[in-house]
Amino acid sequence: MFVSGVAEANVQVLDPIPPGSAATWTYAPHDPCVGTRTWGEVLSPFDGSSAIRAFMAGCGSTCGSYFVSKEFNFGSPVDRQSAKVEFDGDFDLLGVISHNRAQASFGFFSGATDVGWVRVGYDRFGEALNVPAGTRATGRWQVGMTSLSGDPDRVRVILHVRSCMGGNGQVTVDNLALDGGEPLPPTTTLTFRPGPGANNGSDEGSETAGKDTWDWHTDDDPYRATLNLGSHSLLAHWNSTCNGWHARSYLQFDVSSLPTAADVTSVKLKLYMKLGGSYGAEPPTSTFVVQRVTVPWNEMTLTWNTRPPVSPSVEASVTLPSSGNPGFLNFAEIDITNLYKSWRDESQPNYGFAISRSNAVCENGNYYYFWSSDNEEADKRPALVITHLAEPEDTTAPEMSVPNQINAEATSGAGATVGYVASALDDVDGAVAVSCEPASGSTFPLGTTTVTCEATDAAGNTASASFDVAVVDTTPPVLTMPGDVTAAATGAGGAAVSFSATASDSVDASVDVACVPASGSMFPIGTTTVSCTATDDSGNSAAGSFSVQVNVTLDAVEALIRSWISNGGVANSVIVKLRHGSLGAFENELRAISGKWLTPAQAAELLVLASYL
Ligand SMILES: [Ca+2]
Ligand SMILES: [Ca+2]
Ligand SMILES: [Ca+2]
Repeated sequence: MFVSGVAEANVQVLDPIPPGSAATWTYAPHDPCVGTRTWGEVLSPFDGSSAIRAFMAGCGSTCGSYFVSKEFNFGSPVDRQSAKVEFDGDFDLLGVISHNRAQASFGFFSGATDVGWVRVGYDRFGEALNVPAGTRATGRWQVGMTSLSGDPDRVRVILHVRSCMGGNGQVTVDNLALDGGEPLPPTTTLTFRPGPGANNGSDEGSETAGKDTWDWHTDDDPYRATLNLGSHSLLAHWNSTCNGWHARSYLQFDVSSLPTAADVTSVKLKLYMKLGGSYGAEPPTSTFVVQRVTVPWNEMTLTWNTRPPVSPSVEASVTLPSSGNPGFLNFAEIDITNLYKSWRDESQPNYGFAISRSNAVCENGNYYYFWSSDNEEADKRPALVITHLAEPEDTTAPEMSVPNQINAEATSGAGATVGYVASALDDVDGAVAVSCEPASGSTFPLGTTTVTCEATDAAGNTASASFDVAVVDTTPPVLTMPGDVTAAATGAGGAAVSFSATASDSVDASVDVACVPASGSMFPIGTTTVSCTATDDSGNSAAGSFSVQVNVTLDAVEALIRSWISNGGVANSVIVKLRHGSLGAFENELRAISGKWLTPAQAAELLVLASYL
């Protein structure tokens, strides 16, 4: 949008022309008409107005020109999609006749280099905003350019009046506003040559692979029309009116992997050219036209007689010079942007194209040659120079993929060895390496450990993700129990019995074992079941049991009798009753000595013991 006097994005109202003398302007009269009325004069209000004005009064049969110019800052130097200038213009060509002219030119500059010009009011050559001679046009004007590469940083306005044969004119420009448009996206250029393959004649190519050849016809030798030239190092061109010498080139590039139509801004076919003549003459300046080939072809079988048909419409053309110097070598460029785009958006099949000379003259062996893809000078083979938008900047981090929580059983006091898979996929780079801490295969301690993973794409975007590894002990200890125990009663209360029950655990270094009754307890006469339990630090328990059998034996009771009765004769008598008498006789004997050799309690205990025998 142009907004005069209001600053908006990309819009600048240029500096008003400052008050002052004409010395602030660059002006350059040309071809002075000596002795005539002032021309090229800086007219009032030129010295105090915001307008630029150029005036030319005709001066008879001699032509004269008058320029004034001034530059305006364009703002930041950057390639632009477009730039437009709007201004109040007055193109007064009432006095201009014939090829006289009055114009305003707007040049966009980068440093000392102009990157493009637009003109207004050019009376002769049908410029876009034409003001015909003999008319006057006044109003608000708008002129612009597209694709201003080269970082234009300023605009130069030049007003020009040229007059011959008594014409005169005047042009005034005022109230300039500038629309800098959007910046041009960055572009990259790649060069693509026919291929794949060695391009040494052995590469027959396919329908889509790169290839090139030429055909040949002469009136004097029909054999030439049967020749295949697919492995020739040059592509020759003739188009003679007098002897039937004709030759065309056929080229096809495999563009299937190249930038898409939407991304391409320019495609130029680049051919290395030699011109000359076998008879010492050179061809005239010639126009070469590019036409689609409409059917598949084989570079190793194509001849003049079997040449494929081409579409009648001319897709591109270029006029190549006659250098005045046979043997002239140079690169020629043909803009085939539209042809390329039609292949890439598949609006047309890509059977390649033919190049031929459209102008015909009578010539004797004069030629243009282009280097073919079979030429040993690889850097001079046919190429497409493709300018396309740069790859969009990669600002997206890779997509991480990590496990959910991993639960693992501890295998030792150190924990467990845990392996896992973490991956990352990037929108640009594809699979990207992932680094995690702790690494897969590490030993994770009992408890929960957080694993943190990171992946960085080629553009430096980093993604991270984490997950937990929980190492647990759900395995109970292993309980080691004694076998069943037999003990002799040491009194009527039984016997104190000690035993050892132990436990080991895969994780915990030591595990306590609790037994009921405990080791060392008094076990009554008879059989008692001991129950043991071992519990590890994670609360897993194992249980087991064994029996303790306490028996009463004659020897044990006899030993007890001897320990209690100090008199050997008395003890022997009691023992005889025990061993050989009845329980009644034993009881009578005990009763007889109770209170003398035994306490009544000892006597009672011996009687209980004897009852088990
Ligand atoms: Ca070839
Ligand atoms: Ca990325
Ligand atoms: Ca355990």
